[in-house]
Amino acid sequence: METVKYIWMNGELVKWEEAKVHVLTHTLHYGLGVFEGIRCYNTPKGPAVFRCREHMNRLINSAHITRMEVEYTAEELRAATFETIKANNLKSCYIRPILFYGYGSMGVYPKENPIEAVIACWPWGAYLGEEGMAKGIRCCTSSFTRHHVNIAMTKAKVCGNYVNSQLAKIEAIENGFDEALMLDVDGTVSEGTGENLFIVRNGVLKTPPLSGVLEGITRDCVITLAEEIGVKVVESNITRDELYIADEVFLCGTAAEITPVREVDHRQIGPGKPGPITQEIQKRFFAVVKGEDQSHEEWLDFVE
Ligand code: PPE
Repeated sequence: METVKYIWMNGELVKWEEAKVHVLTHTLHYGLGVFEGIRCYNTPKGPAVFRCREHMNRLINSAHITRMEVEYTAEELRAATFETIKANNLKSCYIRPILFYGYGSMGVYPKENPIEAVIACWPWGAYLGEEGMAKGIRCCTSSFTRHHVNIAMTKAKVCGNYVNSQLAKIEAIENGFDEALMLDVDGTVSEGTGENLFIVRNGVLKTPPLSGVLEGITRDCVITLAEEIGVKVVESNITRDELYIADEVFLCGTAAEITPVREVDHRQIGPGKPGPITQEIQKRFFAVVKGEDQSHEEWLDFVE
C-alpha cells in the first residue's frame, strides 16, 4: 500500500511507522471493533470528503449497536479526519476510521479494555481494478451465506463481520473470479463482500432491501441519482437466477465506487459489458464526487 506521513491515534498525529498496538490488543483476538471506509476526492474547490458526517454517524451507530462506549462524537472524528488529511497534504485518499478495544484484559468480555480510536488515510485507486471499473468484473455466487441479523448486527460495520466476507472473497479469488456475491439465509441475493448490489431489468433498477445488507451510503447515492435521471428504483428481493437474466448488474461502495459486473457464475450479463444505465450512473457519480457536477454539493464536505 501507499503510505503517508501521519496517522491520527487517540487524539494526536503519530508517525505512520509508529502507529502500533500490543499483540494482546483485545479486538485482534475477538474481532469486536467498528470501522468506516470514506473517500476524499479532489474537486475544483479543493479536497472534499464524500458524505463525511453520514459515515461518522454510521460509525457512532455501529458503536452504539455493539455497546462500545466511545469518548468522541461524530463531529470530533470528522474534525480529526480533516486534521489527518491536511497533515498528510492529501488531495484525494481513502479514509479508514476504526474504534477498537485495546490492551489490558483478555477473555471474551471486552469492556475492561480501553477503547482506541484511529483514523488513517492513504491513496487508494480502483478497488476492483481499473479494468474492472471500465469493462466490468466477473462474480460468483458464494458458497458462504451472508450473516443473519441475529447472528451479526448487519447495520453495524463490525470488524468481526468481515470474516464472512473474507471467506467468500478467498473462495472467489481461488476459483478465478473477481468478487463474491452472497445469498442470505433465505437464499436471496444480499450483497458483495464489501459492496451493495444493483440489477437493471426492463429499465427498472432493483436492489435488495436494507433488512439484511449494510446500509450503504453509495447505495443511497445511486438511488438518488437514478431517480433524477428518470429510472424507477425498486427495493425488493432478488433471486440468484434473476441475476443471470438481468440486463445489467453493478456493485457499489465507498472503495468499489460504481463497478459494473459483466459475468455471474459463468453466465454473461447482457452483452457482457457495462450497460447504459450503469454507465450513466457511474458517469454522474464520478462527476458529483469530483465536484464537476455541482448538483449534489451537499454531499461534499470540503476540507478546511
Ligand atoms: N456492504 C458491505 C458489506 C460493505 O463492506 C460496504 C463498504 C458496503 C456494502 C457499501 O457501503 P458504503 O461504503 O457506505 O457505500 N465496504 C467498505 C470496506 C471495503 C474494504 O475492503 O475495506 C468500503 O467500501 O469502504
